[in-house]
Amino acid sequence: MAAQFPEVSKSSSLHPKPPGLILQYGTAGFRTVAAHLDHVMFRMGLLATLRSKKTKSTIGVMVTASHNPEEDNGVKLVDPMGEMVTPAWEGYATQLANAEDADLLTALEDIITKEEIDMSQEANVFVGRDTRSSSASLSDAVLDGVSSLSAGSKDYGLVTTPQLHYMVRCQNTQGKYGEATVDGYYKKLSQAFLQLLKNASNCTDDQKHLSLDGANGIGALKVREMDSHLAKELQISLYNDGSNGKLNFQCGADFVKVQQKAPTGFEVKPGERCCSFDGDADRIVYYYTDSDGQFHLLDGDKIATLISTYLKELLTQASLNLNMAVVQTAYANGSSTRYLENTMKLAVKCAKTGVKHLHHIAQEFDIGVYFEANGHGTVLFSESAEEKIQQLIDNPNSDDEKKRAALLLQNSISVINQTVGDAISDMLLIEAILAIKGMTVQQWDAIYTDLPNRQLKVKVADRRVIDTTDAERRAVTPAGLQDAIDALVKKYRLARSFVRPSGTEDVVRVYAEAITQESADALAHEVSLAVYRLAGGVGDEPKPLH
Ligand code: NG1
Ligand code: ZN
Repeated sequence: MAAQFPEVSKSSSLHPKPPGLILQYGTAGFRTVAAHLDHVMFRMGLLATLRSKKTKSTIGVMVTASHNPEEDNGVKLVDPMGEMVTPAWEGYATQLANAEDADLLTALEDIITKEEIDMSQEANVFVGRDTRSSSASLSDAVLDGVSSLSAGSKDYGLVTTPQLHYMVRCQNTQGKYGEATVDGYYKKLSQAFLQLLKNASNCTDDQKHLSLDGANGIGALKVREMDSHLAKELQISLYNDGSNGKLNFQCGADFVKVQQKAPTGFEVKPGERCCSFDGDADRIVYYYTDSDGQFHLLDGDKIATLISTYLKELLTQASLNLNMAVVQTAYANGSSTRYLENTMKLAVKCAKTGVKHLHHIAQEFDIGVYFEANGHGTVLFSESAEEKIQQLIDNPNSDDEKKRAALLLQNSISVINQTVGDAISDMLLIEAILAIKGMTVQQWDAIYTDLPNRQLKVKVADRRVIDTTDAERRAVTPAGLQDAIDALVKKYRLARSFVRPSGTEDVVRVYAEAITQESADALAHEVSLAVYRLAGGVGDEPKPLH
């Protein structure tokens, strides 16, 4: 068999695997220190080629470690419609990455046989990378893998993760989704944004201003590139643009969300609307400080609420009967869920952590708005929803109000990146909604008040002893843990707590919310202790927060 792939053998020797190293294709692809990833990249070039032959479509490979430190890197595969690669192939990715050098061709053959891949089929792979210093050589390793199987490729160089997802979808829809170039992406999004803004009356320069923390990453570069397309309708002051600061270091969406404070290298004037991207620009969070200097975070839940409220209003104005749902995870603040269900009368679904799970559920609706609390999310529209909106626009008998609402819906669809959460696209949509509704960031924040909450981590010997059900909201094992959590939750008002093993770190995550910060902190601590005692805690016992 080995004789079949002489080029693979030859090139693979230039990308040797450290013997014994085992890595897992996790929630966000492979992610670890960059020095351990060269062989993985080469092999993901091979796998993307096989996936391309199998699907007879272009496949994407993105080299990034998102919000991780600069020293790390990672890789994600993008399926034909721009979505995350299907779970069965995540398994192949793990097998291929972990095969020792001598077994690589056998592992490759195994996938070809199992998937009945016709090796004479043409293949094409799009490759993109973030700004990490390790990314250029790692993306060359991906391209080596692709060319060793004689497949075609296009190297997009420096792009955001969602831009690469977008290119893949454009290519596989023969341009129906847009033009598969970075310029095509800017044109599509900015034109739709400018159309939306025509519906915003009396927008002052103050309202057009936004302070943006680019996490010293790729998002900063791309926002700067896009600026000329925005015709000064959005005036961005860019901080942490990568000119001197370190990627994701004390800045970026993850830092702001977890630390609940403004990034460094950032001048936050009271009342001013600010936002942060993460390192590969697929997450965004908003914030401001009030006149007392108090920091206010508007996370993925607040974003989902703003977007779904706006879309629902447009559906009503257009008299369009489309079913819409908001998809969250267990980390969504209880206040957001209550507001969406009770006040907005929207269907709310809870998915397991990880955007692929949210994306999958959102696809079941005409309009599926999905966001993780950390700011990763987007909106999906079914084909029939897009058709109904188009019909309303084309129908000469539609009255003006309906037509206006339908056009707003259509331009909103164009500004949204339906392949994956996209910080640039989400930012443009949010800015347009605020402008159209004449809403300040404070008014948006006041839609509902977050319940105080706390997230903690507990170290255990083996986090797999915790098995969960009900979208990770209840622990099935170890015995007694859920009963203990239930009893603790009962002690506090408006309280909720759950635990789950992290998919990206070797820890158990504990989440608690309650009516006051003191009770949320106390509950999180008590639940951490229960995990430590019942699930094999290691190291020191968790200490109270106060
Ligand atoms: P884990 O480590 O499984 O909790 C984290 C985030 C996810 C998702 C992934 C991938 C939280 C609580 N968890 O997963 O939402 O973004 O990383 O990056 O924010
Ligand atoms: Zn990211």
